[in-house]
Amino acid sequence: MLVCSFAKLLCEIARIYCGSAQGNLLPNASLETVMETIDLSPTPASGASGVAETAAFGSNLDLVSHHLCPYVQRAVIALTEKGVPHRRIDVDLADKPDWFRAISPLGKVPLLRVKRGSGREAILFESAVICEFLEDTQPEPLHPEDPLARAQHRAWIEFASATLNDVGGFYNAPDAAALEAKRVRLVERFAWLERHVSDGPYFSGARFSLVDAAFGPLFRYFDTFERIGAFGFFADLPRVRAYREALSARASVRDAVAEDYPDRLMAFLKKRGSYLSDQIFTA
Ligand SMILES: N[C@@H](CCC(=O)N[C@@H](CS)C(=O)NCC(=O)O)C(=O)O
Repeated sequence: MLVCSFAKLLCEIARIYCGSAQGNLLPNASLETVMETIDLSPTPASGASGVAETAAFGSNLDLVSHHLCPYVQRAVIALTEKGVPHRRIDVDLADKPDWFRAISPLGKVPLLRVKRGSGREAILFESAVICEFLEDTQPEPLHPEDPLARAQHRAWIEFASATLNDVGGFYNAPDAAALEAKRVRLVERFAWLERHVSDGPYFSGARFSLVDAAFGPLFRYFDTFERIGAFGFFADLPRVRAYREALSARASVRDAVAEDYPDRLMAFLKKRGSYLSDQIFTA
């Protein structure tokens, strides 16, 4: 069990935000209110800390975040769609605070801090786990009821994660040939999506789902890529184009990042020292 000795350190280092269920980001004054007692041990499978405590979940959730992270956005979108109040705490991943290293087993965001009814706290890591936990404990289901459809949705969320890795490969490509190879790879990925996405507006029809929460942040990168050059990612993919448009119009997707996100992402891309970075300087 890690005790609140991290709180003071947090106060000095972390940038804290309070996020409403609508995803607004507001500066927050005190870290002591965030970190009291953190328990990394698993919740017992039965007993008082089980189902009864989940009733309290919702008003005591802190999402440890990064302002650009697409995996964080998945959790934010799920929280927003479910109308769950939460606080958002941004960390600098280029200079990870000690308190963050101490509670993040993989050194990654997002983390969800869950305050249990007993006053003890648990830390969840991995966006998929966080979203599934919200699915298990909060209203407004974002997974289909049918087990097969649910499994397929989970698979497409994995697909979105693999595509995010290709996005990273694209913006980190060292030269023109590597960039083109990654561009082609991404077009191939989206061609798969073209064959599986519904008639719209969302991945499986009228109902917004966790798959949509995964693809919304992925598509957001392309708004910035298109400011840099004409890469033709979606030229022959009308269904994906329509899907992308529907997701960008969804309030929970739109508001999962701050208003200046496009400029922040552009600044991040400029600093990569990649072939794409050079295109920004010469644009
Ligand atoms: N599989 C993880 C991926 C999360 C992830 O890669 N987060 C990135 C930021 S988007 C991170 O924290 N990276 C650590 C680092 O940059 O050191 C999840 O789904 O939560």
